[in-house]
Amino acid sequence: MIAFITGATAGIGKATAELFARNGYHIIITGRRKERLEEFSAHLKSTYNTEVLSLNFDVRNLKEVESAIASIPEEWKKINVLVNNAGLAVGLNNIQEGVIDDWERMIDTNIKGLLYMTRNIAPIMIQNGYGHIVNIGSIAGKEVYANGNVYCATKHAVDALNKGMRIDLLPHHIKVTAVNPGMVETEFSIVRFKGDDERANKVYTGLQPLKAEDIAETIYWVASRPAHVNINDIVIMPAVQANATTTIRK
Ligand code: NDP
Ligand code: 8X3
Repeated sequence: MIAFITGATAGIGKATAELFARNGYHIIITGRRKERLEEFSAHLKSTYNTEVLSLNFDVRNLKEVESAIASIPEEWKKINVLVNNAGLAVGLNNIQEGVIDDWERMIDTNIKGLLYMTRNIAPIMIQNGYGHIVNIGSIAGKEVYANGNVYCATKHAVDALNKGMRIDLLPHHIKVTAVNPGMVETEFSIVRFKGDDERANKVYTGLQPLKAEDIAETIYWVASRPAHVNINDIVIMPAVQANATTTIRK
């Protein structure tokens, strides 16, 4: 069994790759940080005695996506699960003061990157006659909160694409699922606040957020349902978070 996980150098993607490896999958991992990919690949191979293919590219760059997927050896094309996880929030500004470059990064990664990946992997799955695409959305794809404008829009787009992919890929026996987390403590807030650790830490102060491993377990669970079962959509929150903006803090 082969699982292909984008954005596996940190957070949810890394925890997901680890869990699939622990469960005997061969793993394709991707990300922009080559050194991290190499270290993680060596860790997975030595810990789980599994095979790992590591592909170093930026999901925003169509040419890089195409050549990375074209480079996959034939025996690695029997992909059972694609986890479209690579993504980010950048900035938290109202719309009138929004930073255009932040908007482009989010749109290019969360929407266009996910589309480039899907456009290149879905035909391989169709050829194989099976497959499962797990799209990582967010509570931000179900709700909109103050200053979340463009990030929320990108995750609403993931929600729509998840539904559209499921319809289009149905005749090809390819399952499509969205996993939509609430607050998960990863590098997400450090990226959102551009390296401002203090601001990032405040997001998680006084409450117990989800861990990347909680989401990995959910992704593994949806991917390991019996052949006749598909989970369309799942929202998973910390017990202390009711919705995007309502939390209990100590
Ligand atoms: P992290 O910042 O910890 O990890 C993000 C991963 O995405 C990294 O491996 C990063 O790798 C990769 N990535 C980002 N941009 C690109 C790119 N252009 N090309 C290739 N890879 C890229 O964040 P999370 O693990 O939290 O985020 C994973 C997903 O979960 C995202 O889609 C996020 O929107 C979603 N999510 C997160 C939540 C949270 O609270 N943390 C809640 C809901 C959803 P590298 O930098 O090496 O390229
Ligand atoms: C990440 C969760 O609430 O910061 O997608 O948008 S939130």
